[in-house]
Amino acid sequence: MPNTLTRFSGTEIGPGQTLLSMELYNHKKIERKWGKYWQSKKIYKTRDKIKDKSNFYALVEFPYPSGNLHVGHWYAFAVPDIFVRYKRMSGFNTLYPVGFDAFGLPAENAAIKRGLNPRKWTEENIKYMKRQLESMGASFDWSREIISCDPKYYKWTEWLFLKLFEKGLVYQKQTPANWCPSCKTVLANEQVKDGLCERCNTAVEKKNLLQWNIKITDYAERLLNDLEKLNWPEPIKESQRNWIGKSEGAEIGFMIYDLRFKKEISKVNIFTTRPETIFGATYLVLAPEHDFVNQLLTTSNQQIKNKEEILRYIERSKQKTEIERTAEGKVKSGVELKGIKAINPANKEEIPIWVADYVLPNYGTGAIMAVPAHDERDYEFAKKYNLPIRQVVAPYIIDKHNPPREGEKNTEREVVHCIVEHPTKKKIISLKWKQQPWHTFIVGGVEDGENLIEAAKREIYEETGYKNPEFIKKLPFKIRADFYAAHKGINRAVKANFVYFKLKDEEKDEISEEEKKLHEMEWIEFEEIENLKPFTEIEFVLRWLKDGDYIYSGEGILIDSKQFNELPSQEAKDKIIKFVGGKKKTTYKLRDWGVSRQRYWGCPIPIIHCKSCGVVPVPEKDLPVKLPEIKDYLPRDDGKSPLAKAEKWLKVKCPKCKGPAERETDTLDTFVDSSWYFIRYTDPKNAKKFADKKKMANWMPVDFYSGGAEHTTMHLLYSRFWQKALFDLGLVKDEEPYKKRMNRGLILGPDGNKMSKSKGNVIDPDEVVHNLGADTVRTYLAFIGPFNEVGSYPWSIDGIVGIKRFLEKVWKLQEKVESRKLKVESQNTELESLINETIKKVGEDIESLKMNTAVSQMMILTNALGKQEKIKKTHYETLLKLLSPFAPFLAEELWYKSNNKKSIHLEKWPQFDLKNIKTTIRMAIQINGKVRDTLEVGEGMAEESIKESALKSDAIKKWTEGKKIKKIIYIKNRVLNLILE
Ligand code: ANZ
Ligand code: ZN
Repeated sequence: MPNTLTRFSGTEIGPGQTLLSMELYNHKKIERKWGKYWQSKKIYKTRDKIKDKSNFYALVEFPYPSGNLHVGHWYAFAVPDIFVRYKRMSGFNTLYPVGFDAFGLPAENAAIKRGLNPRKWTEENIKYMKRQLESMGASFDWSREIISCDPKYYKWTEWLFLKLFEKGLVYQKQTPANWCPSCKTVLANEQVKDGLCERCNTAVEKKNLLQWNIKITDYAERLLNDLEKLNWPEPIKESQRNWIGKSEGAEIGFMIYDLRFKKEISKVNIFTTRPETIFGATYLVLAPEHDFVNQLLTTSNQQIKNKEEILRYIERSKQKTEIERTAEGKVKSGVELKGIKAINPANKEEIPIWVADYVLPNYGTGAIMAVPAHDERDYEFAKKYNLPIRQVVAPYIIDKHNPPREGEKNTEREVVHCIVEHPTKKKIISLKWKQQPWHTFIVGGVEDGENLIEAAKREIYEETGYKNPEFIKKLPFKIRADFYAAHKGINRAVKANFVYFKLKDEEKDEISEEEKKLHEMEWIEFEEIENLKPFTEIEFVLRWLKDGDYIYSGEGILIDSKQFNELPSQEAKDKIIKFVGGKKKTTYKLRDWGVSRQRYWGCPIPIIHCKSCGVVPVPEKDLPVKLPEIKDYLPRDDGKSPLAKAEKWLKVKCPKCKGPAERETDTLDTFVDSSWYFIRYTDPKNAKKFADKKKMANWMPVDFYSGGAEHTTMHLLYSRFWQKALFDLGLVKDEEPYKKRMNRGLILGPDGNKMSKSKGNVIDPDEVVHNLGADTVRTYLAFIGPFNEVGSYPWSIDGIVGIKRFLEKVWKLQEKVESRKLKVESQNTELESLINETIKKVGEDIESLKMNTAVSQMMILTNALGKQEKIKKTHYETLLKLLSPFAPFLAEELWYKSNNKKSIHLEKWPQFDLKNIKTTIRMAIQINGKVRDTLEVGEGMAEESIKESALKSDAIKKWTEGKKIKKIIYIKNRVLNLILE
């Protein structure tokens, strides 16, 4: 940012104004002074309990010590601080703690790139950021600060990890990690850019390493169900639900058949959510990583004829990310396993087996039955490789206008609808029926022995005489439609096909007299198709004509499924699972949480590996396992963490057998550190426990948790899981950690784009604070829009200058405030009302995080006060109190100047008096439910007084005279309805 803002610093003096007696608003001086004073008086130090006050725990995500506070940090901490200060003044004992999420990759990268010690680097950053945070005037209780890389903290991270380990929630497993073959190192996901190593641009591979995992999947169902109980915004809950991704389906075994030896050699289990479609399963797909594929390729017998091709394919797919493999629209690829087939257990058909990477190894069983007629991905694949597509579920439609009649015979029939386009014009043929109110395509039954196209051509010829229709395409599924066929007096159960033709020319013959009697032909526009009737299948046809090719993936009625034909698909599920000997199975998308990092700068995993005892947890008395000081932070080229190079630290005695053993060298994912930090704030200094139960109970669960939308799934799910696991261990009393969660929005650069160095649109808060003051920045961020996840607000220079002006106006009011000697006499009811209204609105707005409208309301009040000759001291001080959460420094300064002796931040939030609020609304007055008059009444006015005024109105008197009122229906602020006898 160029220094253009400097011109706005200091107080501007308007024309003709002299400010001899009054000091200028000098934000620098004020902010420095009060910042220091609050620190020294520790006014934000939070006691665990205060008599007669309820506790309120407001949490913001603790920052990563990147070394520099950006505007996003300000938004994240300063705006919730307004809420916190309001809560505190409203009588809550409010905890607003802060700390640092201090482990992680950037520190280590700085160490590698610039030869800095990650601990020192982190400590220095923290020091710097603390100063910046203090400049913000946030009311953090710094005495509770926690730093996740402090051994006093991570001792308990280790301890809790071991509790989970003892409970069987932690296990080791060969897990693929990102591996750069050129740097010979494991990469974090953040270090992989477009599949390439961030450092050297080599294509990243997957390398299997033995890694630690936490069984979050054991909690999938609870994490899902307990969302119901939470007072969280629905979109956040929905993202978590999708992330957990519950699917109910079945596992079904398919026998594998060796073509050469003509025998079954194995069985593969597939997972499906649509078992009822099994008659349409025309091939089987295995993930490239599937064990059976591996087996086939490594055994010596020659079942598979194209091993080389398959190996090549597997290598290629290793380079793709999961998203590249599965995303819609990505071209699917695969290779057939030649030499073996699978047997479809439903119809005993031999079907081909493919290896394709659109099937993922770690979902379901890593194998699927492909039903191309009903699954988009399978369909795409089948078309590409020419595999059979067989429809087994038909959309089921009952004609609303013409439903089948009870007692009439149900006759089945296969029909074909022909959509016939004009040879040159964009028009199609429709038939107008003479005896029925119908308007249809050319339509008719398919006779025995006739295929669809033949039948369609015959119908076109019979009904229109056109001789040369050319087949274009066919809707890839049939639709089952039931209706009463009035012209024949029977119920019809029709399987409808749709075929599209274009006439080559207009050559035609005369049609029969019989046909002529039935209907006449018309050319209609495409837009008119939706008006055809009776024609309930229209939605499918319109979509087909508009979007082109698509398949039916919904529910319906079974066809081509032997004894299961005619069953609704839902009903058929269980029956078919039983028929093919499958078993029901619920699957989740959620995976276990891989917590191993082959990194130095993380919490050590407190495990010792012993040749004879295996995996041995470090005994509690030896915790914490401290990170050793090392010189070389580069990972080893076997993929191991740099800790593996710290020989002295590495070699230990086995705690069990005292034999030689080695420490685990992986460190923990930083999401582990942040899965319990909010608990530690309740008892941050405890050296004997991770937190005392009583102290936890003072604050947990968190009342309000504000953070970034990027943490909706990972951090929020991990910490919810962690809390549940601790709950099951009897270590905490609540099953959920956060009562309420809010995601904040985004502050964009002045150009409306995301702030980024490369775009040159980054606002440096330090500079703005220097020029305009923290109070201005805080109030500006509050003013910019409601504090919620949908907001994304561009930074506006004019906007922030406007806020500065507003604060200057407040500053100038001090001149007019009554002195003790000179009391302001007159009772200005208008102003009295505005004051009360403002108290009400500012409080309510802060409570609902609409800080922006709270600021506007204070602007209105400030202007009104500015217009007074003299300002009553109570009015002035009320404004200061309302403003104090937003502009804490300014409010404090003016408060003391107004002869107060204790901090404004220890004051009570002002009370409003509804009686004094003259907001009016128009209320409808009804007689027997009909509006006969409207009245201007005070908001929240009592029913009695409204009734009184209503009965005095002439418009109402006209109706009520001489009548008795039987009943009064009153809806607050809306309607008064008088029911007369
Ligand atoms: C047959 C079928 C027919 C399927 C049909 C769908 C529609 P959700 O709902 O997301 O859980 N599937 C199973 N395991 C898979 C894997 N490892 N990788 C990729 N796809 C896999 O998806 C479940 C469906 O996704 C399963 O049901 C399976 O395809 C596929 F008309 O089986 B289905
Ligand atoms: Zn041992």
